[in-house]
Amino acid sequence: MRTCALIPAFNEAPYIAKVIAGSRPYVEKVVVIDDGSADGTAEVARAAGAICLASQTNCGKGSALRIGLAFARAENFTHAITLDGDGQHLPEDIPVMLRVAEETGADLVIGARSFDRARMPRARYYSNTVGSRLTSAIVGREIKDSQCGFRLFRLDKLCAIELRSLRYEFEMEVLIKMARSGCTIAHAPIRMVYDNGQARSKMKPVRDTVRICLWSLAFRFMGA
Ligand SMILES: Nc1nc2c(ncn2[C@@H]2O[C@H](COP(=O)(O)OP(=O)(O)OP(=O)(O)O)[C@@H](O)[C@H]2O)c(=O)[nH]1
Ligand SMILES: [Mg+2]
Repeated sequence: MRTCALIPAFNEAPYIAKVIAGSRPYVEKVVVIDDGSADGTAEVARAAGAICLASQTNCGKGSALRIGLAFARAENFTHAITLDGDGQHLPEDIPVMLRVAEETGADLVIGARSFDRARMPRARYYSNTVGSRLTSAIVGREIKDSQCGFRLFRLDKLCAIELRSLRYEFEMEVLIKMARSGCTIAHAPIRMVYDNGQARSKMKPVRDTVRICLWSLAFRFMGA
């Protein structure tokens, strides 16, 4: 396995260096994709030892991840781990993701949080548990954590699939299309941080949830 980390980051300057430093021991390269941050995220990322693919115009998390995946493939990596730049995913959980990939040979390893009602904001608890059940029905496989962006991909399998997501619908597009093309999926237990004073979510709850739902239907039933 030749593995790189791909970190989409939009205005995450206060948090990104720690995520990069935490990830570097486990992967060959750390790649940050920054599209239009105004707070110096790209400079902080480079100083922390990451390759930073930076552009001026903000295009969304899905666009950033697609750029990162194309880069990883061009650099001949076999696997890519995606994780958030705001500190919500712990790089210390990368080894468990790698171990599950080695043991199972899965094309996609999904980081699965244990949904603990006491440790998760109420709205997130319900959107994640209900969302994961609906997703399992749509995808036709058990998906324990449909919205988690902490994932490990086999690049030859993923890059053979055409992806088009711009924003947060990326996670669903990948699940639906990888499952449809017969890819194997495994889960690895990960932790999730909600209370370390990390950056505020960039999600707009109503707009982005509606986007995710509509695009999921289009990916699943309309061949988008
Ligand atoms: N490059 C880039 N990264 C983005 C963009 N939007 C979000 N991200 C990054 O994607 C990661 C996850 O974004 P969040 O907005 O925290 O979304 P989330 O973690 O799924 O949602 P919460 O649970 O509400 O925090 C963070 O590292 C963000 O900086 C974007 O437009 N461009
Ligand atoms: Mg977040």
